[in-house]
Amino acid sequence: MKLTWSQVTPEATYLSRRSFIAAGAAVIASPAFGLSGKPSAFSTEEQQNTLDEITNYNNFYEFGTGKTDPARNAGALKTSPWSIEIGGMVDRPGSYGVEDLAPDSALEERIYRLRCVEAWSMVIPWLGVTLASVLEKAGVQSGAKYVSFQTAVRPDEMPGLRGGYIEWPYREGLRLDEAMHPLTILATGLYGKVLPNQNGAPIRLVVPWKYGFKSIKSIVAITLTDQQPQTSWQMLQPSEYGFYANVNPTVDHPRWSQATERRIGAGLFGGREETLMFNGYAEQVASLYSGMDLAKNY
Ligand SMILES: Nc1nc2c(c(=O)[nH]1)N[C@H]1C(S)=C(S)[C@@H](COP(=O)(O)O)O[C@H]1N2
Ligand SMILES: [Mo]
Repeated sequence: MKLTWSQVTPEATYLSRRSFIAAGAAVIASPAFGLSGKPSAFSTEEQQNTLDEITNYNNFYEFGTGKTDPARNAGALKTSPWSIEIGGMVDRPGSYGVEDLAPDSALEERIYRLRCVEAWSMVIPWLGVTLASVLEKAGVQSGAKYVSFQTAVRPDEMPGLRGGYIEWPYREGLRLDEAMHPLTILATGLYGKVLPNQNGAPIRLVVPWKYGFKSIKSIVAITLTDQQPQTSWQMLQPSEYGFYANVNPTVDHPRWSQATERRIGAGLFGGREETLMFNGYAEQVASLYSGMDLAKNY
C-alpha cells in the first residue's frame, strides 16, 4: 500500500495545506542573529522542508552544477560588506548596503513553495522584505517597465564560473508589475537565521509563482529599464526557458512534463504531487496575465 500525504500528516494540516494562513503565523525570533519576522498573510501552512534539506539540495551554478556542490563550495563567498548597485530608470541611483535595503527590523517571514523547472519542490520559510519596498527607496521613474538583476561574479570565490555553461553574470528579470507584487520578496534569511551562502546570501530574489530559476541569488545589481531584459536561461536555451517562466502544469517543458512534482523529503511515502497553476498563487497573480497566451509566453 502506498501512503498518501493525508495518512502521514495531521488532518488539520492536510485540510489547509493548499490554503493560506488568514491571520498570521507565529512570530519567530532568533536572538543569536537578531533576526525576527513579522507574520505574513501570504504564507502557506504546508509542511516545511528541513533546514538540512533546504541547504543541501541546491541549484547555484556559480558553485558547480551538482545539487550538493553549493553546500560544499559556497562557504568561500564573502558576503559582508555587500551592496547592490541600483540604476537605470530610478530617481536615486547608487550603491545601497544590504542592511539599508533590508533592515532586520523590517523583515517578514514568508513560507513559500519553491517549484524548480526540473519538477522538484520544497517549502521554505524565508525572511525578507518586499522588492517593492526596495525599489521605492531608489524611486522608480514613470517610464520604467522592467527590472533586471545580476548575481556577483567572483572567480576566486566561485569555482563554478570555470564551467562555460552559462554566460556570467547570472541574469534575471521581471516585468515591473511582477516586481511590485506583494508576493515578490528579497530574502536575507531563512528559518529565522541569516541566509546560508548556498541559498543566495546575503540577498536573493524569491518569486514564488515562477520556476525557481527566476529567483536569482547573491544579487549585486538591480536595473530599471523600458526593455525586456536578457535572462540567463532564456539566453542559453530560448525554446525551453522563457522570460515569464510562470509555473504552469498545462505547459510542458519540451523534454518533460510539468504536470506533477516531487516534494523533496517526501520521497519515502509520497508519490508525486500535482503541480498547481502559478504554483498555487493563482488567486494572487493570475490577473497579471489576463489576456496573455501563457503557452506562447512561457
Ligand atoms: N545566481 C544564481 N541564482 C540562482 C541559480 C543559479 O544557478 N545561480 N539557480 C536557480 C534555480 S534553478 C533554483 S531552482 C533556485 C534554487 O534555490 P535554492 O537553492 O535556495 O533552493 O535558485 C535559482 N537562483
Ligand atoms: Mo531550478
